[in-house]
Amino acid sequence: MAMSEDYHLMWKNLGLDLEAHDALLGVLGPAYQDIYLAQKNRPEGMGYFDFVMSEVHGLRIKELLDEKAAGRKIIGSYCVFVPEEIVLAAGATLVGLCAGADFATDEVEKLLPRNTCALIKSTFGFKLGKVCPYLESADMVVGENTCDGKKKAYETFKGLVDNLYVMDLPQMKSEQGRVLLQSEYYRFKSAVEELTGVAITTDSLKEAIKTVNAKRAAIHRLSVLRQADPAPISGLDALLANQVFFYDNPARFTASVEKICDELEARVAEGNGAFPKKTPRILVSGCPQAVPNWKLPLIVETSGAVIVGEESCVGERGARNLTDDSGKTVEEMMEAIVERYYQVDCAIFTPNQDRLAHIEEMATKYKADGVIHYGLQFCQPYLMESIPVEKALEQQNIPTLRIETDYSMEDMGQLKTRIEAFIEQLR
Ligand code: BJ8
Repeated sequence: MAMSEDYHLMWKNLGLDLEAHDALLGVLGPAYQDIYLAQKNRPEGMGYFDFVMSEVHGLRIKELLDEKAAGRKIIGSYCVFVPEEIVLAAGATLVGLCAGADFATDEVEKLLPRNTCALIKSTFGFKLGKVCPYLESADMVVGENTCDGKKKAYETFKGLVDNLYVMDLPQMKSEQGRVLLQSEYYRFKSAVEELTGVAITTDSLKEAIKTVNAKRAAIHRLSVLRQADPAPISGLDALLANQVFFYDNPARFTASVEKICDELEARVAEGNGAFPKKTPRILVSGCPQAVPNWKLPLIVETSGAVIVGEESCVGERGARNLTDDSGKTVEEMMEAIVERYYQVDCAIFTPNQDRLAHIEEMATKYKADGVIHYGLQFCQPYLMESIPVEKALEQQNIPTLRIETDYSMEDMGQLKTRIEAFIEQLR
């Protein structure tokens, strides 16, 4: 990925390890070329996302640093439970910090057990290796008590970053759980207001809700277009849009997604797909796939199938449901925010019936021929849920394949064999 400018000075000032960072970009660039640019019949609108990715550590970081220079604060997060509405309303910017690549593994394993999921290890690796300009730009980093892995890892992470804020989250969808979520959102609101020195008002909160709703509505429009056969966009490209959702300027992201949707609508009308009609259709369900984790869609879409949906936080679980913006007071709108986020059906909740219902609903809507449950190794919440999910789906004659993997490329061959066999069975 050739960047338009030399950003080395900017990265140096952020405290990045330039050599390690160059090495990371040196791997990422060719990988993007081989995985993304090598695809056939891509929508033209993907040019925007290719540009964003080529500048993901360049121009976007420069924009964030310009915002900081103008007095705006940057807040980083690892979970879709951190409400962007509150951040925007206080005049700050939210960026996703989840990482999808192994880095500095030897260093990481001095601080975390080896049997920790790749997502958490990657978070530590990007910090210890000093290769994440987003993390280094953040004025506040928000952790959350979700799975035990993250919850305990943040205790150690606190020693690595000087601005970690930990949000507590409920484990049950009960009245008490909802009260906890509400009080945590108020506590977060105060912390953000204190960080920015900006008090959230009715107007600023309303506008923030509208901005975030627009972004979610746009990505939802893109999802719905994938219901067509042939699917107008590959799963790789759709995943990329869902990943960029967490980094980009919200208004620009919304406009770019709407533009690509116009193009996809025309494609659907013409019957023009990323793959031929009747290509086996896969719904992916499970753990989030953070940039640059493109392993699963790469294997699936080079094995004769197309991915038509992601039941994932980088996907529909994270983006479904808008926030009611009709409230007349800050309190009413805070209530609407609690209501919206309370519906996120992460596997950390017990019981978590809604998720199964959503997987079934998505499989039907997106006309999936089969479901692949994507579990990261050592991720107890999703791996535990994958077994009842598989059973329930198979009872409904929806073929399901459970995979358990990490960020390494070592199991590529083995996964490809299993996935090819699964796809064969769907034909
Ligand atoms: S709301 S899915 S973004 S917590 S993969 S770190 S669960 S051991 S990421 Fe998530 Fe929020 Fe839930 Fe969504 Fe733990 Fe599993 Fe690792 Fe995970």
